[in-house]
Amino acid sequence: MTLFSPRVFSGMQPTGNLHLGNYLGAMLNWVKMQETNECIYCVVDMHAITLWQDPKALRQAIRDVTASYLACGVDPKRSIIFNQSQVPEHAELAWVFNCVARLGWLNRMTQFKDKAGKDKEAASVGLYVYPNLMAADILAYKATHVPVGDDQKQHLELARDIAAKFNNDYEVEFFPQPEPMITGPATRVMSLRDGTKKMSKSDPSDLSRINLTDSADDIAKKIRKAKTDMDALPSETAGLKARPEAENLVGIYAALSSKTAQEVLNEFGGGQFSGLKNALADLAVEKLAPIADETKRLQSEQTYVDSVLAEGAARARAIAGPIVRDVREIVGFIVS
Ligand code: AQP
Repeated sequence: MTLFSPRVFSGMQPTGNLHLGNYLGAMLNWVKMQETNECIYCVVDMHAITLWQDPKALRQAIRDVTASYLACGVDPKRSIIFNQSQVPEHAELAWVFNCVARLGWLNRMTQFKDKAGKDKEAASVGLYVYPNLMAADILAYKATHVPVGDDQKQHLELARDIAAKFNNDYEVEFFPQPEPMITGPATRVMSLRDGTKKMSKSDPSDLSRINLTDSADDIAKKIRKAKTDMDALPSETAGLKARPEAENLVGIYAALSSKTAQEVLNEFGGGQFSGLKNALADLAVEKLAPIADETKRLQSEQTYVDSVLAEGAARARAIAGPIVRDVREIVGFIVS
């Protein structure tokens, strides 16, 4: 069996401001992993246009998301930071994978069903083949580890299937089986307005999420306004079952304080939500307000942010270029 050197790849979409779910589900892991691994972190702008984006807002969001990466501690000297559209190998490999993946596999993808909504006929073809592009993002670098939130598990399984089928169809040991690393302190952060829905950039209600650019006042306000039920907090984690809002707030507090949910309930169990909310508001402000300040500072440094992306794209291409060239050879194209 071929051994692949460890390499980390992950990305986020510039479809709005990053939020607490992105931070706890993926970003904290990204920052930690760069201490011991070669890491490639992408702003996946080609994924973003699978749903229509205003061009001016998209360009701004690419820079803003990059600023958030940097503000959270992704280090451009250690890790490669770039935006996907500046490295054409992603699109090229995605086309090959469109011809490897099977319709039946894509038909099972729950994110497409969620995002396309009721009128699937009106969804873009890009939204449908989004998982093939994601597989190309990862495999263009032969990445072996992919730190993501829980919602990306199914797409990662598809990327593994595509890698295996490519290797099998062409009788090569070319692509690794990328491992999902769903190990953030909170792998599925839920909306503050509805504990059954994932916290998401595209939720129309800004009160549903804590953005990484929110002011201290906004963070505190959103937590105080978070939906809750009428009962007191339970003393045991078993009592959080069927109480999604309570489970979410306890989970967020646990993640931000590096405690277990049971430790949080030892402190707040039996009390009303207001006690937990007040403590959570203070904690979230302490952890997130410095990130917001640094993001804002970097947002005014456009030349610097653009230079990080340009340099990152050149470094990314230096890796993806030869890998995709080999793919052309393997599938039988003429390579000049
Ligand atoms: N609520 C969440 N809890 C934990 N992890 C999350 N992630 C996203 N939401 C949560 C993780 O963040 C990374 C980047 O996600 P993305 O930008 O690629 O898009 P997404 O998963 O579709 O996130 P959003 O916020 O819901 O964006 P929109 O609204 O544009 O679709 C991924 O690792 C994801 O797992």
